[in-house]
Amino acid sequence: MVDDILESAEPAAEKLENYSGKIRLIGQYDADGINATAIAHELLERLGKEFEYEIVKQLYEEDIERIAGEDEGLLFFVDIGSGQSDLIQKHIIEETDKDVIVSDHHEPAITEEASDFIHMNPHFLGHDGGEAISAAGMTYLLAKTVDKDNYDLVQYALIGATGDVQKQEGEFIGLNKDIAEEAIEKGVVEKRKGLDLYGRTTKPLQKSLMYTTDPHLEGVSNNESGAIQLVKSAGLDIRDNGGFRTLADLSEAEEKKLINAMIKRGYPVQRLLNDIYTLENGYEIDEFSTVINACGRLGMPKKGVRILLEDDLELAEKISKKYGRKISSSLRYVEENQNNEDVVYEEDIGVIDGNSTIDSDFIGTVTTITMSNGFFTAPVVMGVAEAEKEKVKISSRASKEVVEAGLNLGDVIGDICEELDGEGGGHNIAAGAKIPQDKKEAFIERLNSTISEELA
Ligand SMILES: [Mn+2]
Repeated sequence: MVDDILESAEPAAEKLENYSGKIRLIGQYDADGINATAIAHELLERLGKEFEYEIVKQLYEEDIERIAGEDEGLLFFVDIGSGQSDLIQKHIIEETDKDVIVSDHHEPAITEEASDFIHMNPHFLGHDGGEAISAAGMTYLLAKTVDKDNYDLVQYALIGATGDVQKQEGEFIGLNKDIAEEAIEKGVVEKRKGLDLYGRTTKPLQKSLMYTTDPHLEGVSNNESGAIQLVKSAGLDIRDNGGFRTLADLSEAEEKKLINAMIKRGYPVQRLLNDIYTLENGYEIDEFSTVINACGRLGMPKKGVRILLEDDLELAEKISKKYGRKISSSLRYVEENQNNEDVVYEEDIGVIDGNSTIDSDFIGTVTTITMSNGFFTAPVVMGVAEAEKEKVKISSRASKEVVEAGLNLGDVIGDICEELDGEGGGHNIAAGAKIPQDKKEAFIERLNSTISEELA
C-alpha cells in the first residue's frame, strides 16, 4: 500500500541525492513535525549534505518571504508547507531561483500541477492525510526511497503519527498500519495487548483505574480507595522505590494479574484492551510522543530532535518534568479562579479564560483535563488564551455522550469561525480556532447558544 508513496517520493529522493549546495530544512514544532525533522536531519547527514535547520510554529506569508531570502538554494519543508503551497509558489518559486521540496500531509492549498516544485502529499494520491499517514511517515518513506537501509528510522514515523492522534481506538490505520507492521517485523517496536487506561504511563495506577468510567467499574470508578483495594487484591504493590507505580511500570505478568482480578469481578475488560506499542528505549509510544510534543510546547523543539536522534533519555525526563510543572501551574490557575466568574464559569458550556496566564500552547491540554476530570458538568468545554498577532486561541472538547448523540464540534466551531473572521475546525470530539481578540466574547456567546440549541 505504501508503494505509491515510495514511487511519488522518487523526484524528491533524486533531488536530495544530486544536490551539491547548501540545504535549509524547515520543520513544524509539534511531535509529528519534530519527528519528521529528525528523519530529514538524519537523512541529510547520511547523504553527507551541508545543511541548516529550523523549527517553526507557523508559516505566515512574512516567514515565507524571509525564508525566500535565506542563502540556501534548496528549501526542504516537513510537516508544513502544503497549507502554504500557494505562498511558496508565489514568493519562492516565482520570485527566486531556489528549489523546494515539501513533505507534508496537511490539506494542500494548490494542486500538485499548480506546484512548480516537488510537493509530496498523500492527498494527491487519494490517501487521507488526517488518519492514514503523518508528515513523519511521508518523510520516512522518502528516506527509504533514498536508501532502503534507512528503515531503522521507522519508529519516528510512528511517534509522529501518534503525536498527530492518527491512531483510531488505539490502532494505526491506513498507511500507518503498514508502517507499524514493518516496524514490528524489524523489531524496532514491540506490540502487545494491554489495558488502555487514561494516564497509563503518567498517573499512579489507582488514579488510572478510578478515572475509568466507561465502562463503569463498580466500586472502583471515582473511588480511589476501591481502586487501591483492587490493585492489592491482584497481589500487586501500589508503590516502588520511586513512589506510586503507573500501569506502564507493571511487568507484563503483573498486568495479566490485574486483568484477571478485574475479570473475576465481572468487569468488561475486553473493552479496555488495546494495542500497546513499546519503543526500543523502553518508552511506550504515546508517552514518548508526549515528551517530544512537550519540547515544542516549551519552546525547545530542537531538544526534541536531540532526544530522538541521540536517544537522550535524561533530557527526555527533564522535559517531561518541566512540562508536568507547567500543566500543574495552569490547572492551579483554573482552581484558584473557580469562583471568579470573569475567568471560569459554566452556562450551557464550561469556559476557561486563560487570558495571558495560561500559555496558548497549554490551553488545549488544560481544556482536555478539565473535561475529563469532572471539573465541569457541561457537555462542551472551551478554553481561550492569548496568541500572537492580536488573536486568541480557542480549544474545545465535547463529551462522548453528546458526540454519540450526533454533535460534531468541528463543524460547529468551523461555522462560528466563518461568521467571526476566524480560522478553525477539527473533529467531532475536539476542535480549535484562532480568532481576532475582539471577537472573543462573541465567540463564547455563539458557542454557548449553539450548544444549547443543539442539545435542546
Ligand atoms: Mn503533522
